[in-house]
Amino acid sequence: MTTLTLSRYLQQQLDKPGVTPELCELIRQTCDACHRISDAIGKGALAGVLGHAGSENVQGEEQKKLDIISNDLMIAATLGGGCVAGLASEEMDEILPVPDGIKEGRYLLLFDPLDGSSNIDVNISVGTIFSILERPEGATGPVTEQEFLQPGNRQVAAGYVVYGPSTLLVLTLGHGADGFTLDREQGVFYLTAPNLQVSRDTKEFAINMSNMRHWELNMQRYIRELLDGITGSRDKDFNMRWVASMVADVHRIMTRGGIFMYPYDMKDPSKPGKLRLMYEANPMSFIMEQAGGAATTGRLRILDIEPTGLHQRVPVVLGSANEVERVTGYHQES
Ligand code: P6P
Repeated sequence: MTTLTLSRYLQQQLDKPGVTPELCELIRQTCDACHRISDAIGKGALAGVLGHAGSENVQGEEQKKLDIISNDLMIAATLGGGCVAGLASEEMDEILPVPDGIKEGRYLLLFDPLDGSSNIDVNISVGTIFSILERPEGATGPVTEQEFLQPGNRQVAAGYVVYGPSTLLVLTLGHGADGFTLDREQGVFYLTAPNLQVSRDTKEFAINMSNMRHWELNMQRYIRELLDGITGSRDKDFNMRWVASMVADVHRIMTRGGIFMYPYDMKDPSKPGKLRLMYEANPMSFIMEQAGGAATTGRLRILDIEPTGLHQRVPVVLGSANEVERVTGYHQES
């Protein structure tokens, strides 16, 4: 099977609006880091990379050794690569501007280097999520945090890599969403799932049910209808999946449809949701919409949110468009 390598695929994208050689080079660098992350994860206990790092991230969450390793690999592959003005990561409190003396590029790379890392020590799929913005028009000199705080509809590219039985990349440059598989021996991503399309309807939902009593009543209503299936108001029965690794849950939805929800819950009113806008919700929403899916907070289109903080959290409802529209409709009713 003669399949397209990621490099050849990117060359073919150059005739599309907004796609530049610098953007393609940044994507190549990012995916090279993901290949190295895949190798580090694959070694597991044999490389002494499992377990806690003994530190906390800006979220106050315990960092795993592989969180730090993955973050370092993303920095090593991109910060000096001439394509970015700076980086932002779930694992770093502040942005990381390109140091003096290093060529500054026009792009801003934001990422969660290892999402779902609580699953690492139990050998469940985890992933890397990345989002690419351009510096605002006319911005020069050392990049500022404010430059990163752009709505998701300003992204020029986004992707995720899921480290599962295979290492898979799903990528969008704003002209559809395409899937790639890593040939681990060669270290090359090959196009294996072009033009991904998410079905508008589904029989499968993903949510952490243990939070049910903390949800708003309209979310409880929606989930109860799914659980009631044909014995209630819906015309079909539903199935549930929850990997507790966003990349794995989203990839299942990209592949066979579904709706993923991490809704607003009253467990901690200071946190309007668990997932982070800039490097989880925005890139996943961009990819989902490019594949014909939808993504809202339950009320607002995620990609239209004006960010107020680099690590802000938002409620997330994304996946098969007809189900996302139903959930959003219930929220808007109240
Ligand atoms: P819970 C992983 O920690 C993560 O950020 C997402 O990848 C995942 O969807 C969610 O949290 C799981 O949260 O509360 O079910 O452990």
